[in-house]
Amino acid sequence: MADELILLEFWPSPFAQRVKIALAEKGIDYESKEENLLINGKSPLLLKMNPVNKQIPVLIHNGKPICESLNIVQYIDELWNDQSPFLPRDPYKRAQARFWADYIDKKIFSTGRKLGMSKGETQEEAKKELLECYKLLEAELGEKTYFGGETFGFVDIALIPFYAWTYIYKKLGNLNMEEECPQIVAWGKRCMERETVSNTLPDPYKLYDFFLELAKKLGGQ
Ligand code: GS8
Repeated sequence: MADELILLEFWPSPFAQRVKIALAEKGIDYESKEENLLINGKSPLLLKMNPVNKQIPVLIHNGKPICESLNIVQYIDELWNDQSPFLPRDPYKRAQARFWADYIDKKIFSTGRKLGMSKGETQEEAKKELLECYKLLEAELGEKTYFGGETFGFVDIALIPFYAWTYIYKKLGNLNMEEECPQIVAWGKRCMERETVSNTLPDPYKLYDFFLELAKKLGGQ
Protein backbone atom coordinates (compact mmCIF):
# COMPACT_ATOMS: atom_id res chain seq x y z
CA MET A 1 0.00 0.00 0.00
CA ALA A 2 1.29 3.45 -0.89
CA ASP A 3 2.29 5.76 1.93
CA GLU A 4 -0.25 8.40 2.86
CA LEU A 5 1.37 11.77 3.45
CA ILE A 6 -0.48 14.88 4.52
CA LEU A 7 1.20 18.19 5.25
CA LEU A 8 -0.56 20.71 7.47
CA GLU A 9 0.88 24.01 6.40
CA PHE A 10 0.31 27.73 5.81
CA TRP A 11 1.82 29.35 2.71
CA PRO A 12 3.76 32.23 4.38
CA SER A 13 5.36 29.94 6.97
CA PRO A 14 9.12 29.54 6.49
CA PHE A 15 8.90 26.40 8.63
CA ALA A 16 6.35 24.78 6.33
CA GLN A 17 8.44 25.83 3.32
CA ARG A 18 11.39 23.86 4.71
CA VAL A 19 9.30 20.69 4.70
CA LYS A 20 7.90 21.37 1.23
CA ILE A 21 11.42 21.85 -0.16
CA ALA A 22 12.62 18.66 1.54
CA LEU A 23 9.73 16.64 0.09
CA ALA A 24 10.29 18.15 -3.35
CA GLU A 25 14.02 17.37 -3.18
CA LYS A 26 13.20 13.73 -2.49
CA GLY A 27 10.49 13.71 -5.16
CA ILE A 28 7.77 12.67 -2.70
CA ASP A 29 4.08 13.34 -3.41
CA TYR A 30 1.85 14.48 -0.59
CA GLU A 31 -1.46 16.12 0.08
CA SER A 32 -1.29 19.67 1.33
CA LYS A 33 -3.86 20.96 3.82
CA GLU A 34 -3.68 24.70 4.20
CA GLU A 35 -4.37 26.06 7.69
CA ASN A 36 -5.22 29.73 7.34
CA LEU A 37 -3.99 30.74 10.76
CA LEU A 38 -4.69 34.42 10.18
CA ILE A 39 -8.35 34.02 9.26
CA ASN A 40 -9.71 30.66 10.35
CA GLY A 41 -7.55 29.79 13.34
CA LYS A 42 -6.56 26.18 13.93
CA SER A 43 -8.38 23.15 12.58
CA PRO A 44 -9.42 20.25 14.84
CA LEU A 45 -6.99 18.10 12.83
CA LEU A 46 -4.05 20.39 13.69
CA LEU A 47 -4.99 20.43 17.37
CA LYS A 48 -5.24 16.65 17.36
CA MET A 49 -1.99 16.09 15.48
CA ASN A 50 0.12 18.66 17.35
CA PRO A 51 -1.52 18.98 20.77
CA VAL A 52 1.73 20.10 22.40
CA ASN A 53 2.74 23.13 20.30
CA LYS A 54 -0.45 23.49 18.21
CA GLN A 55 1.67 24.77 15.33
CA ILE A 56 2.17 24.03 11.68
CA PRO A 57 3.94 22.37 9.95
CA VAL A 58 2.87 18.85 10.79
CA LEU A 59 3.60 15.94 8.49
CA ILE A 60 1.11 13.11 8.92
CA HIS A 61 2.62 9.87 7.68
CA ASN A 62 0.12 7.00 7.49
CA GLY A 63 -1.91 8.68 10.24
CA LYS A 64 1.06 9.40 12.53
CA PRO A 65 2.14 13.03 13.11
CA ILE A 66 5.68 14.35 12.99
CA CYS A 67 6.12 17.89 14.34
CA GLU A 68 8.75 20.65 14.25
CA SER A 69 10.13 21.58 10.85
CA LEU A 70 13.78 20.55 11.32
CA ASN A 71 12.69 17.31 12.95
CA ILE A 72 10.41 16.65 9.97
CA VAL A 73 13.20 17.40 7.49
CA GLN A 74 15.45 14.89 9.28
CA TYR A 75 12.65 12.32 9.31
CA ILE A 76 12.22 12.74 5.55
CA ASP A 77 15.97 12.44 5.07
CA GLU A 78 16.16 9.25 7.14
CA LEU A 79 13.14 7.62 5.56
CA TRP A 80 13.92 8.44 1.92
CA ASN A 81 17.61 7.90 2.31
CA ASP A 82 18.95 8.26 -1.21
CA GLN A 83 22.36 8.98 -2.68
CA SER A 84 22.23 12.67 -1.77
CA PRO A 85 21.25 12.92 1.89
CA PHE A 86 20.56 16.34 3.42
CA LEU A 87 22.80 15.57 6.37
CA PRO A 88 26.38 14.48 5.72
CA ARG A 89 27.36 10.97 6.77
CA ASP A 90 30.40 12.08 8.75
CA PRO A 91 29.34 12.48 12.44
CA TYR A 92 31.33 15.68 12.98
CA LYS A 93 29.92 17.32 9.84
CA ARG A 94 26.44 16.20 10.87
CA ALA A 95 26.89 17.80 14.27
CA GLN A 96 28.06 21.03 12.64
CA ALA A 97 25.11 21.08 10.24
CA ARG A 98 22.70 20.60 13.15
CA PHE A 99 24.45 23.34 15.10
CA TRP A 100 23.96 25.90 12.31
CA ALA A 101 20.39 24.85 11.60
CA ASP A 102 19.65 25.29 15.31
CA TYR A 103 21.34 28.71 15.27
CA ILE A 104 19.17 29.76 12.31
CA ASP A 105 16.11 28.49 14.15
CA LYS A 106 16.87 30.44 17.30
CA LYS A 107 17.81 33.71 15.62
CA ILE A 108 16.63 34.43 12.09
CA PHE A 109 12.84 34.20 12.38
CA SER A 110 12.45 36.06 15.67
CA THR A 111 14.98 38.80 14.86
CA GLY A 112 13.65 39.29 11.32
CA ARG A 113 10.13 39.57 12.64
CA LYS A 114 11.24 42.09 15.25
CA LEU A 115 13.00 44.12 12.57
CA GLY A 116 9.86 44.26 10.44
CA MET A 117 7.43 44.94 13.24
CA SER A 118 9.21 47.43 15.48
CA LYS A 119 10.33 51.01 15.22
CA GLY A 120 13.06 53.30 16.60
CA GLU A 121 15.64 51.93 18.98
CA THR A 122 14.15 48.41 19.12
CA GLN A 123 14.28 48.24 15.35
CA GLU A 124 17.89 49.44 15.27
CA GLU A 125 18.82 46.75 17.78
CA ALA A 126 17.05 44.10 15.70
CA LYS A 127 18.81 45.29 12.56
CA LYS A 128 22.21 45.09 14.25
CA GLU A 129 21.48 41.64 15.64
CA LEU A 130 20.13 40.27 12.37
CA LEU A 131 23.09 41.59 10.47
CA GLU A 132 25.48 39.98 12.94
CA CYS A 133 23.69 36.64 12.44
CA TYR A 134 23.86 36.88 8.65
CA LYS A 135 27.54 37.90 8.79
CA LEU A 136 28.28 34.79 10.86
CA LEU A 137 26.36 32.66 8.41
CA GLU A 138 28.17 34.31 5.53
CA ALA A 139 31.51 33.45 7.14
CA GLU A 140 30.36 29.85 7.62
CA LEU A 141 29.30 29.65 3.97
CA GLY A 142 32.64 31.08 2.80
CA GLU A 143 33.43 30.15 -0.78
CA LYS A 144 31.28 27.02 -0.75
CA THR A 145 28.39 26.54 -3.19
CA TYR A 146 26.06 25.44 -0.40
CA PHE A 147 26.50 25.33 3.36
CA GLY A 148 27.39 21.64 3.23
CA GLY A 149 29.72 22.02 0.25
CA GLU A 150 28.73 20.93 -3.24
CA THR A 151 25.33 19.48 -2.35
CA PHE A 152 22.22 21.31 -1.24
CA GLY A 153 21.58 20.15 2.30
CA PHE A 154 20.17 20.57 5.79
CA VAL A 155 21.46 24.07 6.58
CA ASP A 156 20.40 25.34 3.14
CA ILE A 157 16.89 23.99 3.74
CA ALA A 158 16.80 25.61 7.19
CA LEU A 159 17.80 29.06 5.91
CA ILE A 160 16.49 29.42 2.36
CA PRO A 161 12.87 30.33 3.24
CA PHE A 162 14.22 33.54 4.77
CA TYR A 163 15.69 34.57 1.43
CA ALA A 164 12.11 35.53 0.51
CA TRP A 165 12.22 38.02 3.41
CA THR A 166 14.94 40.14 1.77
CA TYR A 167 12.33 42.60 0.51
CA ILE A 168 10.72 42.85 3.96
CA TYR A 169 14.12 43.55 5.54
CA LYS A 170 14.73 46.33 3.03
CA LYS A 171 11.30 47.95 2.97
CA LEU A 172 10.47 47.76 6.64
CA GLY A 173 13.87 47.59 8.29
CA ASN A 174 16.09 49.55 5.92
CA LEU A 175 18.44 46.57 5.72
CA ASN A 176 19.94 46.11 2.30
CA MET A 177 21.11 42.51 2.09
CA GLU A 178 22.64 42.95 -1.39
CA GLU A 179 25.03 45.53 0.04
CA GLU A 180 25.60 44.05 3.48
CA CYS A 181 25.75 40.32 2.75
CA PRO A 182 26.40 39.84 -0.98
CA GLN A 183 27.55 36.23 -0.56
CA ILE A 184 24.35 35.24 1.22
CA VAL A 185 22.36 36.88 -1.59
CA ALA A 186 24.45 35.06 -4.21
CA TRP A 187 23.84 31.79 -2.34
CA GLY A 188 20.09 32.58 -2.24
CA LYS A 189 20.09 33.14 -6.00
CA ARG A 190 21.92 29.83 -6.48
CA CYS A 191 19.34 28.02 -4.38
CA MET A 192 16.55 29.69 -6.37
CA GLU A 193 17.92 28.00 -9.49
CA ARG A 194 16.61 24.75 -7.99
CA GLU A 195 12.98 24.20 -8.92
CA THR A 196 12.35 22.65 -5.54
CA VAL A 197 13.12 26.05 -4.01
CA SER A 198 11.73 28.47 -6.62
CA ASN A 199 8.44 26.55 -6.82
CA THR A 200 8.10 26.66 -3.05
CA LEU A 201 9.14 30.13 -1.93
CA PRO A 202 6.35 32.71 -2.00
CA ASP A 203 6.43 35.85 -4.08
CA PRO A 204 8.34 38.42 -1.92
CA TYR A 205 5.73 41.14 -2.58
CA LYS A 206 2.87 38.85 -1.56
CA LEU A 207 4.82 37.89 1.54
CA TYR A 208 5.42 41.56 2.32
CA ASP A 209 1.66 42.27 2.07
CA PHE A 210 0.97 39.34 4.37
CA PHE A 211 3.57 40.62 6.83
CA LEU A 212 1.87 44.05 6.90
CA GLU A 213 -1.49 42.42 7.47
CA LEU A 214 -0.08 40.34 10.31
CA ALA A 215 1.62 43.39 11.87
CA LYS A 216 -1.68 45.28 11.74
CA LYS A 217 -3.50 42.40 13.36
CA LEU A 218 -0.91 41.98 16.10
CA GLY A 219 -0.65 45.74 16.63
CA GLY A 220 -4.38 45.93 17.16
CA GLN A 221 -4.34 43.37 19.98
C1 GS8 B 1 7.92 26.74 14.57
C2 GS8 B 1 6.59 26.60 13.83
C3 GS8 B 1 5.81 27.90 13.84
O1 GS8 B 1 6.23 28.94 14.39
C4 GS8 B 1 8.97 24.62 13.66
O2 GS8 B 1 8.14 23.91 13.09
O3 GS8 B 1 10.14 24.69 13.30
N1 GS8 B 1 9.69 25.61 15.75
C5 GS8 B 1 8.55 25.39 14.91
N2 GS8 B 1 4.60 27.84 13.24
C6 GS8 B 1 3.74 28.97 13.23
C7 GS8 B 1 3.45 29.43 11.81
S1 GS8 B 1 4.88 30.14 11.08
O4 GS8 B 1 5.18 31.43 11.96
C8 GS8 B 1 2.41 28.58 13.88
O5 GS8 B 1 1.90 27.50 13.70
N3 GS8 B 1 1.87 29.51 14.68
C9 GS8 B 1 0.65 29.34 15.38
C10 GS8 B 1 0.85 29.46 16.85
O6 GS8 B 1 1.98 29.54 17.32
O7 GS8 B 1 -0.15 29.47 17.56
